[in-house]
Amino acid sequence: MAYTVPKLTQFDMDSVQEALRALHEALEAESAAVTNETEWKAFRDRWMARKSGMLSQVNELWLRVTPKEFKWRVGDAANEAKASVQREIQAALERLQDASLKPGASDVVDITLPGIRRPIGAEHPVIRTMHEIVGVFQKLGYSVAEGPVVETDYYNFEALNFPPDHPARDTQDTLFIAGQQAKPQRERLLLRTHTSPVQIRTMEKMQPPIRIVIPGTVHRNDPPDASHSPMFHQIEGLAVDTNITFGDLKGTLDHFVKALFGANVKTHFRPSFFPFTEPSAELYVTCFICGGSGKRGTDPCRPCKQTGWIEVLGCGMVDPNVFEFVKDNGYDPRKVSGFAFGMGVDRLALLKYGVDDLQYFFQGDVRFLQQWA
Ligand code: 2U9
Repeated sequence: MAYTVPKLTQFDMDSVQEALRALHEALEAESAAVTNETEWKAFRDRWMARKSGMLSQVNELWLRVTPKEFKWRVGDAANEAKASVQREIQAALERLQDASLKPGASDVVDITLPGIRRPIGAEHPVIRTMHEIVGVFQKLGYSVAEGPVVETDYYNFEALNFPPDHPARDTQDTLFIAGQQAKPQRERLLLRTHTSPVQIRTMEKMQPPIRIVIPGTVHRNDPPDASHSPMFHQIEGLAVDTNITFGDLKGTLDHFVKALFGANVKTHFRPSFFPFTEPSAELYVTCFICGGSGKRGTDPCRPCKQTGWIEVLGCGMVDPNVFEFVKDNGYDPRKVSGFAFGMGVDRLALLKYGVDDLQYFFQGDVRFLQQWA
């Protein structure tokens, strides 16, 4: 007796899962029974036909009859059924084609059969933003440096002028690798909280002058929400040479934001503090969503919290104390100076693409990601 979609009467997890299991069983059995093109077309139409297809039955007999409070559960089941049907129809077709290509199989390749569409995918919006930012600096002659995600306390904190009891060191911000207590503090392993340790490793390997940008993933002990994620992406930059000034920093970053957000954005630097830079600043640009008015039509502009300015990154002149850790490799703070900056890439991608929840970037939901396909 051929499978028919039963009308759902129970909406608890087991009943829905059971209905889905029975559908999958019938689908796989019928798919396996397809031996030629006619049967394939019949199979496809039986499951996909808009009017009486099985999937339309699922909408009728499952979704439409489901009480509101269970819609999410049955909705998921219906989506899974749809994805499985599409997959099985494709699989049956490929089996037919492969069969038709086997020696001895009827040497008639049926060119009327539709081709195999292989979705090629696209760059993730965060990675696309990262490449765009790195591209601006590569055009300025910067090279790209990378380094380990599992770092030591020395490279992630000590060499970056974080005093021993600096709050960022303790567990509520940093994810430490377990079982490290026996080791001296500076050798303890952790998940890097910024890409700054790569700058230290690079200065240990390369003599000045250097100009590098460091893209990468970083980890913080933050619960995931609309603007936080325990893993996110950063890009930091460092330029060290003889008599690099704050003016060079301002000019370089002004060029960067105009390249990324448009030539008409204006910048302003607000004093700030970071353990590894002195003086330090936060860079703000005129809000590229409301143009700086703080208003979108009559509504308040949320991305810039109606201020008309958006914070893009932190920056500053490299603190001479940091050079102390690499002075044997030519970084004598009396001879060289440098500037550095750091930005959260995911946050910039949210602003750039008008996405209001960071979690969308990490859920792998193709319906969301295919917007960038
Ligand atoms: C060395 C010397 C200086 C890197 C810098 C920042 C300012 C900064 C934050 C941006 C958003 C981290 O992702 S975020 O939360 N970073 O504001 N980072 S200066 O300064 C360095 C790095 C290395 C040797």
